[in-house]
Parts: sequence; C-alpha cells; structure tokens
Amino acid sequence: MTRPPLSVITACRACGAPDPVTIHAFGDTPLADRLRDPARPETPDYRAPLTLCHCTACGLGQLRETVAPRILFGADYPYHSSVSPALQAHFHASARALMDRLPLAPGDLVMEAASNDGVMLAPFHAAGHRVLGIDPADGPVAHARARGIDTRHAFFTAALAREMAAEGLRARIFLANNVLAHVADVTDFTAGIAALLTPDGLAVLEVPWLLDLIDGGAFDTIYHQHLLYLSLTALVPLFARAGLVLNDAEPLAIHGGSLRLFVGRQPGQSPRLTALLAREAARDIRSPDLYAPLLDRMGQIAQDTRAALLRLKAQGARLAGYGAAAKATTLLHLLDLPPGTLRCIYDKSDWKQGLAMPGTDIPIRPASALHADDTPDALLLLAWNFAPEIIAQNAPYLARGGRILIPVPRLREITA
Ligand code: JHZ
Repeated sequence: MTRPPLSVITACRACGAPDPVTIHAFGDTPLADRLRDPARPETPDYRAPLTLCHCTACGLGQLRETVAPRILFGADYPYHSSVSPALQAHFHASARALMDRLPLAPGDLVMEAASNDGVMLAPFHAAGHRVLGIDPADGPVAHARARGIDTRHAFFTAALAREMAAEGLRARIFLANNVLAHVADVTDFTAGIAALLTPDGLAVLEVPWLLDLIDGGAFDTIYHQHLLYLSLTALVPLFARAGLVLNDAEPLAIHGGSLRLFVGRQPGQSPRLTALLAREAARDIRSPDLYAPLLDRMGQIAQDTRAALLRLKAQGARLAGYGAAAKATTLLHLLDLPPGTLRCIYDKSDWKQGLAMPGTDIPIRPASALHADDTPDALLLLAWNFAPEIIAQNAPYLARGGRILIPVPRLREITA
C-alpha cells in the first residue's frame, strides 16, 4: 500500500471550532478517480484513511484527512463533465435560466472556478458573452480550450483571484459547480469569489446537500475529493465571513440531491432559503446523531448488494458494473467482493476506457461493448444517480433478459 501525501485537521474547516466529532472511519480506502493504467503498473495505487466527521458548532460535515490536491486533480484526472448527456442538459438549462435572470451587458464577464471541460460556460460563449474558466486538471482544460473556452490552468485560490482582479478582471456572474465541497481552504475560496465579483454580480454555486446525502443514503459520495458535506446552516456564516450574502438556495435532483446557491453582495434571504434553514434546524443539523440513519442504510445496502451479487455469481451469472464513477470507489471498497466477481465496468467516457478502478483493478470497458457477444447477465449500476437515463439507454439489454441492480438509495433490481 502506498500512502499519498496528506494532512489531518484538528479544527472545523469552515468555522475553526476545535475537534470535529468522528462519525465514521472507512479505514484506508483507494483514491476515487485515480484510475489505474495497465501500461503503467509502477504508478502507485494509493490508499488513504477516509474519516467522516462533523462540526457541532456550525453543522458542517467534513473529512478529517486532506489528500494533496495535486494527487487528486492532476494530470490524469479523468472526469469530463460533458460525458453524461443528462449533466450536459442540466448545465445548459441552468446557463439559459441564468441569462434570463440576469441579462448580461456587452463586456460582462462570466467566470467559472473548476470549469472542467467548459460544459456550463459553452452556452454563454455561444450566446456571444465573454467567458473565462479556471481549472487545474490537464485533460478537461485541453478539452475546454479545444472548444474555444478561454481557460486558466490553475487551482482557484484567493491569491489567483487577487492577481486576476489586478489585471482588471471582474465577474458579473461567477460560477462554481461541484467544487466548494472539494476545497481544503474554503475560507480562502470564498475570499477569492469576493475579490472578483462585481458590486452587482451574482455567484451561483452547485453543491451537494448534507440532508440529501443522509436521506438518500448516498454514502458512496463520501470519498477523498469531497472534503465538505454542506449544510446551509454552515454556509450562511461562511459566505458572511467573506463579505458575501447567501440570498437564495434552490434544491436540485442532480447528483442524488444538490443545492444551487445564489450569493451576492446585497442583504436579503429568500423565503425558500428561510424554509430550508428551518428544515435543517428541525433536523438538529449540528448534532452528530443526524448521521445514524445514513450509517444504518450504508450497512444494509452493503450487505444486500454483496449478498445479491454473490448469489448470482454462485448461480453462474456473468456480472459487471456500469458507470466508473468516482463514487464507485467507495461502494466497491465497502462491498469487498472476491476478485473477479465483476468482470469489468462499462462506461461511456473515452477518458476512462482501457483503465482500471483503483484498489480493485476492475477493467473499464466502453459502454458500447455491453452489447457484444459476452453480454453480462446482470449489471451493478454504480452511477445510480443517472439511473433513469441509463436504464432507458439500455432498454435493448433489458429486453434480452439482462438485469440491472441499483444499490442506492436501497437495493432494487430492474428487469424488462
Ligand atoms: P457521475 C463526479 O463524481 C465528479 P462521479 C466529482 N467528484 C464530483 O464531485 C461529483 O461528480 C459531483 C458514466 N456514464 O457523474 C460517466 C455512462 O457511462 O455520477 C461517468 O464516468 N453512461 C467532481 O464520478 C459516470 O458514469 C451514461 O449514460 O461519481 C458517472 O459519474 C451516463 C449518464 C454516465 O459522477
């Protein structure tokens, strides 16, 4: 086992209160998205402790460990947002809604931190607006630039934001989708937004919501990239410390349950944000007891899924996975299946095919190969958050007698 460079927190990542309470220690787990290249067997197959904890002062879930970001999001980062058609449709619709909500004047700049392959900037660019992405991952940055999206190849930090501000750059719209939860120094990140947002600007961030994680049993979204498990109760003071105001929050179904946050410089709280904060208060969001149903559900899902797969295997079924998602690493670690139980994992992404899952070395094959001669009898759906879309795409597979096992929010089996 090789351990990556990592550090450990002793105080809350947001409010600084001492000693967040340990909720669950997953032990040494492989690093999600660090896919194995069979042509480079010497590359370390890292494992690092993964410990979920909770700040009882501000109500923020978080990891105790911080694996060095360059290990998690560097040269080989395989996640390209545009691969999932549903995600692409989501970001395009979101961009159009924003253009309606905040009509942009000529010269206004739309900036995005962790812009990945430019999936959400593309519609602004196509509408003739100035856009600028910022992202640290080599492959997605090259992809974004190839489609004409101007992108800085860097991690977004307050220091970078101040450099950009000194160049005269200011964002009328500042986007940050699925990145706040990945940031080790979240105070620095929000300070960066404050340094760049125009006085009348709007920052729009999509983040996973802690209550959806718990209620949806989405324990597999806990992995080293996700340092924060966000509650609105913790977010309001976090933005306030940066001189920003969380004005509104919109619940979204995407990624198993997220929030779209609207942050600006003017005071005010929308009625729906007030209602969501009241929901968190009613659930006692600062209490570690909040997680009890999640831990129960996690145990049940792991037990049921493992038993179902081993039973099918014993009956001679050919088994495979579908969707080499980051979250699959946590689920597979928990399932601890005998080697060879899943012959492969099918995935649409050109950036994942031919590689193998960290920790288990399960090979990733093109989704199109699913319809070849050696069709598996059953598929474990690891990208369960896109279940409707993936089931629809694979209707011919089901029609030929295939089965799809969906582990989250609780194990169920889909057949034709
Ligand atoms: P998907 C990602 O996590 C990355 P992941 C990141 N860690 C993050 O924070 C969260 O999102 C929010 C494939 N697929 O999007 C594509 C098909 O093959 O659920 C992906 O490899 N066929 C930054 O990786 C995977 O499944 C399809 O039809 O857990 C889905 O990964 C579809 C729809 C997807 O997120």
